[in-house]
Amino acid sequence: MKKLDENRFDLRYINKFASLMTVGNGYFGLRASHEENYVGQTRGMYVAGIYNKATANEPSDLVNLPDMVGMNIELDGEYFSLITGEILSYQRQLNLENGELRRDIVWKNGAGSRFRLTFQRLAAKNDLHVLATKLTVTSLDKPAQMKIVTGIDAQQTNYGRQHLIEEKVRVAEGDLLQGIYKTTESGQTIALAACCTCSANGGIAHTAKNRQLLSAIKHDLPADAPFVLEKIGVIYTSLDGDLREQSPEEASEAALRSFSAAGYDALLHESAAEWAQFWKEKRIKVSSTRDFDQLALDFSVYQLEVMTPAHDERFSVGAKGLTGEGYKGHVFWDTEIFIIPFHLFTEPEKARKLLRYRYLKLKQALGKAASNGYEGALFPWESAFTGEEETPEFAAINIKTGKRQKVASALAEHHIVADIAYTVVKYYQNTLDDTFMKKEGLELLKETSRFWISRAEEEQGQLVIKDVIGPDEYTEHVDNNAFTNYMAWYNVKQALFFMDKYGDDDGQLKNRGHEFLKRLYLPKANDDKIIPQDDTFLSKPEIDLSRYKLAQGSQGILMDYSRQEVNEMQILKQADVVMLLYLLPDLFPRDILSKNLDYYEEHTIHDSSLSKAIHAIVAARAGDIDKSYQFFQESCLIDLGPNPHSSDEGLHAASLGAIWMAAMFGFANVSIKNQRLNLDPRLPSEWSELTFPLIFQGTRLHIAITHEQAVITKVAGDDLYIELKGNVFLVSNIVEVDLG
Ligand code: IFM
Repeated sequence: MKKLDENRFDLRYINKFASLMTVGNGYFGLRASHEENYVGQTRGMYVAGIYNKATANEPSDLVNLPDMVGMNIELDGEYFSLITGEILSYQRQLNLENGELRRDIVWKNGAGSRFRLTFQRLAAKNDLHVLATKLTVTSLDKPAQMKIVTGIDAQQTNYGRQHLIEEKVRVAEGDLLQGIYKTTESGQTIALAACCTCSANGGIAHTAKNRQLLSAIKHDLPADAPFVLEKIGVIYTSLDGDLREQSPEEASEAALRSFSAAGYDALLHESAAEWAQFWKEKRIKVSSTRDFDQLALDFSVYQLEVMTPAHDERFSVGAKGLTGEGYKGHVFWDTEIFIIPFHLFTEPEKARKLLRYRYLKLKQALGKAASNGYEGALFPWESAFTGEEETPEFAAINIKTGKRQKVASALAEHHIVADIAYTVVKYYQNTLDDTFMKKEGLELLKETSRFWISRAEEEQGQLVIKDVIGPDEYTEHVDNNAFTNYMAWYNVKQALFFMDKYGDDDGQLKNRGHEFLKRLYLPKANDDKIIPQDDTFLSKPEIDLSRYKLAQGSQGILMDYSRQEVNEMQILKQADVVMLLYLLPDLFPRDILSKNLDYYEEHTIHDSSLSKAIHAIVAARAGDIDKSYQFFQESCLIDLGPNPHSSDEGLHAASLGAIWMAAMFGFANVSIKNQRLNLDPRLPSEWSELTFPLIFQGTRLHIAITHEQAVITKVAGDDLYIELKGNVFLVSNIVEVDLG
């Protein structure tokens, strides 16, 4: 498997690579900031579920925890830094195969002495609390004096907002550093412990000052003899479900002792074994003329794994996973529509847990609906630990006017309600999990339906849904957004279906639901076969967007036009009608797909990272594989491309999910039709083979697709009927189908 490489040190990319090379395990994520300090470098370590409000009126932040990997290294009286001296060689690699980050450097200091330094780190996959690091230093020319200062540094903030009270720091038994911190508002305890073990040691001293608990290690390096420092750390919090009656403080001390005795190499070995199993079960493989395609897919799957807190259903996935502080670590529709699909088709249990997150927050969603004058459940546009609405009231200041711009999403981006319901249905179709569906699933479907029924209003003899924001956030406060109306319709339809299936006797809801389905206005395609995005969109003026498209992702249009002006033109930030065509393919014939794709793409800047891969899927389904492949390639560049600042505040979690989706739901064209797994594959000419594992209705399959053939192998589970290119096959062992 290819590794993600950084071949040279470039300060401009420091935060991008810190996000890209995050190590993590779903419990915590650690940005790949360098051990040594650089101005402008954002360090970051985040534990899923640990949020806090810096002040009462602000939304919660995913807390940036004290740093455990920073180091000051002095070599012959000179600080090791890549902006002084000379870099003779530099190589950093995130090994996607085993989850290890490694940096190899040969550095010459100002006095001309050369040193080889190797830094390694990992977030253990087999024990979620463990962070292990190893440093190897060799003086290549002559004996040298070395001093390393490292420890637990609680000076970290979320861009200046401090969330932690330092409750206690201590050094136990001469070598174990421990810091206990409490979040100021949410009241969570975080216990961090770390211990350094050296291959040789000329003395160690500890200090605690200014929120830094530090060990200073001195050693005289002989020439050409490597010095090894292992620093093993553990992280526990009061939210941990595996504390077994210990406090985080007690648990961290006990765990640290046993893990630091094991040592770095043993921890790497055990963690790597879990990763090997993971890749065996989840890797999607492509034989492509472009190696980058495989790297992008591996990278996406790696990140989807490390961002997902599968250990605890009280948490979900933030828009940046655990790689940065962008969007304050909040949970959006990204999880249901872009991230859950990967889990659903590879480990449905994780999808169930992520849906349980919403179920556990149902009370708050009912509360939000009620306080806005609606019935049922109105889920927050942005959510964190409590399930309350977390969308900031204002966006960044407009520096020309000095005024803050209101964020309308919490008030109007209501499609999230239907997106959650949609994924509940997909979960059931994939798993046939009646236990979940009868209880959590049905309740979610009923309460979300109740919301839509109360949200719709009567106008000229039909029901309409007014004043919403669809997925395209450049078009606000519109009536009858096609995406929203169709998804609401699907939401209610499915609720009625499952109410019937499970004999639910809420007659009043059923009657209201049937009435809603009958009377809800669903925008139909016009004579040009274009589905209007909303009541007014198609009548708005158009402008040439080519120059904004060239700088897509930057929201450059907002430099030239106010939000209000953008709102009054045919300008899309991201897929909207195209998103609808992707999610509800059965409702729209192929010519509608291609016509709308062409029309809306021309008007879409793709300023959102959620856009490109969805276009790739719809283009593939519309039969335009070349266009689809181009969208796919472009979506792979959102985080991995050359823009030095694309991912400074964290990776685009939804986009990573969407890259996987583009291969699966676009080129392999996997879907669920009539309760059956359906495939209608067509590979781009650059690909000769696509293979992937997949779980459907409890049966584990392996699927291999070439231009000529599809081979479906049952790996485990019951025989399964699948549909391929319109024909039904029973998979009881191996099915080979000609695609010619
Ligand atoms: O959920 C998305 C939204 O669709 C576009 N803006 C960014 C959000 C978080 O990724």
